[in-house]
Amino acid sequence: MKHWLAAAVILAAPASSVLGHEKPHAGKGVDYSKAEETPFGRAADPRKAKRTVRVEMTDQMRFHPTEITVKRGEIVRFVPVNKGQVMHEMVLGTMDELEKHAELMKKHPEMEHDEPHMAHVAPGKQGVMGWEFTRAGEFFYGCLIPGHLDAGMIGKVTVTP
Ligand SMILES: [Cu+2]
Repeated sequence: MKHWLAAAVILAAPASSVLGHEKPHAGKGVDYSKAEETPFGRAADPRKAKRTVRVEMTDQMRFHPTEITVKRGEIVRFVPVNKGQVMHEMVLGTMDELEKHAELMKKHPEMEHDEPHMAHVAPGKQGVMGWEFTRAGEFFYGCLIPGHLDAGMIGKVTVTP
């Protein structure tokens, strides 16, 4: 089993109530020229992407695909599609950040957050998120609805130099 998946599974805890964030993903009206650089890249205009990656989210707590490889500097237009009956979200980040954020979500399930590196998607809907991978390395996308990350709802982005 791969290290990153093992890390997610070891944390296994009972799934708590599924309280989604009903706020639609922003994205519009974002000034991408002011996008903040993060350890895993920065927000980018999805219209500038040359590549679209459709990511399905299921109530089996899985993303499909589970691994994506991109080149450094590439802008990707992610289209997370919720194939399930409950709320899911796709949040980009480092493993450390996703785990910390997931813990916070367990303590404050009513917490609302909406940033360019995350998309909350209601059942049957899809979202869109543009992201420029400015650094090489291994990054992740997880669903931070309480219990989902622990159940294995995580995927990996490998950014090649
Ligand atoms: Cu989920």
